[in-house]
Formats: sequence, structure tokens, C-alpha cells
Amino acid sequence: MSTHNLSRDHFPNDFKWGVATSSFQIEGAHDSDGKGPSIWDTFCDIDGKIADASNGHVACEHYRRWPQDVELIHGLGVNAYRFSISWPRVQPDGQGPWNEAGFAFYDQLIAALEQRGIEVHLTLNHWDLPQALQDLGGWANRDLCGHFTRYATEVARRFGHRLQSICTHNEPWVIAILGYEQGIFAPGIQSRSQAMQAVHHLLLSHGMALQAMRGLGVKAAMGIVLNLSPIYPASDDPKDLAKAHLDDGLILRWYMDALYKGSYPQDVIDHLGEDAPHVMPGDLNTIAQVNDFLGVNYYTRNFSSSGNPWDVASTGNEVTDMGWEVYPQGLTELLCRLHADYQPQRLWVTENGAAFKDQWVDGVVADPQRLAYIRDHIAATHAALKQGVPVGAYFAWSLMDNFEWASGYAKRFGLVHVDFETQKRTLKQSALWYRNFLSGQ
Ligand code: IFM
Repeated sequence: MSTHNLSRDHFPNDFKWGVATSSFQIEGAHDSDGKGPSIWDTFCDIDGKIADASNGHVACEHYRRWPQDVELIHGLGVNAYRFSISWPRVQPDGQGPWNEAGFAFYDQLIAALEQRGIEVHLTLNHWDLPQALQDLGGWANRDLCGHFTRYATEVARRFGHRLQSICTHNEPWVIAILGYEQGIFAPGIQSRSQAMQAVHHLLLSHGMALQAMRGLGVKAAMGIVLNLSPIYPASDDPKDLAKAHLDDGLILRWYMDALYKGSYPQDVIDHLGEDAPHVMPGDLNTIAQVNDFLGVNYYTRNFSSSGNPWDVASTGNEVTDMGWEVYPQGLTELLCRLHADYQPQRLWVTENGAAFKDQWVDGVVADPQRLAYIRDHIAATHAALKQGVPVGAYFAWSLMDNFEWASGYAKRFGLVHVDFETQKRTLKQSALWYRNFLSGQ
């Protein structure tokens, strides 16, 4: 079916249509009402780490402007909203007393969404770890599994009955590899062994948290969100083929095998050698809990090269402002592969979107490239559904322009434009298109 002819009616009635955000990227109010510092507050203070030397102190001022933002979400006609709780806002040091003012913020946000009939999809960890826990070694320290489980249990005890879903971690690969191996994200460490230990503890804490939250009788669907993409060899050179297989192991099979098969792939363990994580007996059984859903964040495909020069321009496809190739077919391919190899009960596209250099001109933000990107990826999701893949949700990333981590505010992913001087929100043409699509126009 042509992507232009596709309508909402081609999807199941109970399909979830949403937009997504995360706490650090939009909330601001970095030290208000008892919130503790997160690792991203600390990281932003280090010279040269954030492209525009910005931070999350104000961001989109969502902490104060949330009523207006809920109206924006409602106005789009979505039936689901995905956001994260800032752990240091509700437990400033990650171990000690709960901060009631922090919980009150999320309580009123959830209430406003409930009143409008918008499903609440909550993420516990979208990267803003309490700094006090980083001071103990962060995710490389096994003790964090227990701290995270207590935090997850408290959130589930308070809000679980009002949530459609709870995601433990958003993109553990990014947390561990960009944060602990490459050092380009918080906490800025460069150690492969610490990174792989962090990966293991993130996965272990996911399993522990699911067990504990289910022990409370919480009915919300529970799962995890991974950043995944198909990996292509840069050429037919056998070395590139081998590299692509290994990279697939490091990025996809490591996580999916652990979560769905209770094992880590042997070829990757062998490759890691001394940097492989220390795994205690029973850990992999704990990790392999039943997930009610698997969240997939898809932006582009990846190419692996063993050293042969490769340039994204060689694909001939459009490239976003992040330098990422626009390749919707990769989403269909990925969803089909996950279904074939691992059979998750339900697959949800929990993030998908693109950054482009948007201009606000006389109240209009024309973003035809983002509009086409979203439209074509919705069609790619539909193509997977047609092939029998149980895809149940599509969340556009992001509701509004926000703090794009090490890129600061320079990269705009929003359906809604934010003027960071005035905090004025303007629906981009992609948002108007999404709204029309959802209303059947
Ligand atoms: O902005 C991020 C988000 O926080 C996690 N997934 C990828 C997005 C775009 O880079």
C-alpha cells in the first residue's frame, strides 16, 4: 500500500498511537522542590561535553507548563503518552527518603492524562540517575540493582494501578556504551569492562524490578525499551560481514538473547574476553522474566565496516540533521526479525522520529521531511503488521523539541516547535499531519 493511502483504519482498533518524551529532556526545574542532582546535571557542567554548552536547568519548563503540554498532547488526538519519571526528583539520593513533592508532580500529570482518556506509559529510567548513586560507581556497581528495584516498587505501589505500562530502562545499550565505554554521555567514563558490567546490572535490575512489581499485583504491562536497528556489512568483504555479525551481537543479540533466551551470545563473550561482565549464578534466569511488551526505538539502520571507508552518502538516501540515514524499510525488517527470532508477546515502536533544521516563520513551521519520515515509518510499521508481527503501538519521538543530550538544544526532534527563549509552542506541519491522520482526515 502506498504510504499516502494509509489511514488509521488500516490498523487494529486497540492500536496505541502516542508521542514520547523523557524527564531530563523536558522538565527543567533541576533543583526545585527537593529534587536531587542527576548524572546529567553533573555531566552538563563539564566543559566541552554538550555541543552548545547548555544544560537541563530550564529545558522546556515542562515542570511548570505541564497543563499546557497535556492540552497539546490531547489536541493531537493520540490515545497514549510515554514519559519518564526523574528518579532524583522522587528520591533525591537514590536510596534515602522519598520526595513527596516530586511524586505530587507526577500524580497530577497522570491525573490530567487520565481525565482526558490518554493511556499512561511510564519509564522508570530514561538516563537521569541520581548523582549520589553514580558516586557509588553507578550501574557498574551491583548494589544499584537493589536500589533500582526499591525505586521501581515504590513507583508501582503508588501509581501502578493507573498506568497502562511500566518500562524499566530506556535503551540500556546507550546508557552503558555511550556513558561508560565511549564517555560521550553521562557519566562520561571510558572503560569497556565497566560498560559491560553496567549492561549486565541494567538487565539484572530489569528482571529484579519486574519480579518485585508483579509481586505487588500491579496489572500494568511491564517491559523494557531497546534501541535496535538492522546492521548491514559495508561491503561484501568477509571481514565486513564478520564485523556486521559481531556488531549485531553487541547491539541486538546481547540484549535479546538475555531477555528472551536467558543467555548471552557466546561469540560476543569470546570477543569481549576479560571485559565480559561478571555474572553470578541465577542472574540470567532473573533477567529472562516474561515481558508483556518489548519497546523498540528505531531511527535508522547501521553499517559495519572492518576498516574499509564507508560514508552514509553512499546509500543515496536522505540523511537527517543527526547524520542518520532515512531508511523506513529497516523498521519493517527489524520488527519481522525480532518476531521470527524471539517471539516477543507484543512489540511496540516506543520511539521513532527525526531531527531537521526547522524554521519558525510567521507562526508556521514547515517540516516536510519530518512529515514524510513519520508517515513512511508508520507505513513500515503497518507492513510488519501485515506480515503477522504483533505490533501494537507507535510513539513518535518527540512531542516537542527538547534537550537532545550531548547535542544540546541544536537538534530538534519535536512535532511541536519550542522557542527556547519564550517557551512558546507551535505545532509543526508534521504535528498537523499526525493529528489529521489520527482523526481520519
Ligand atoms: O532523544 C533521544 C531519546 O532520549 C532516546 N532515544 C533517541 C532519541 C533521539 O536521539
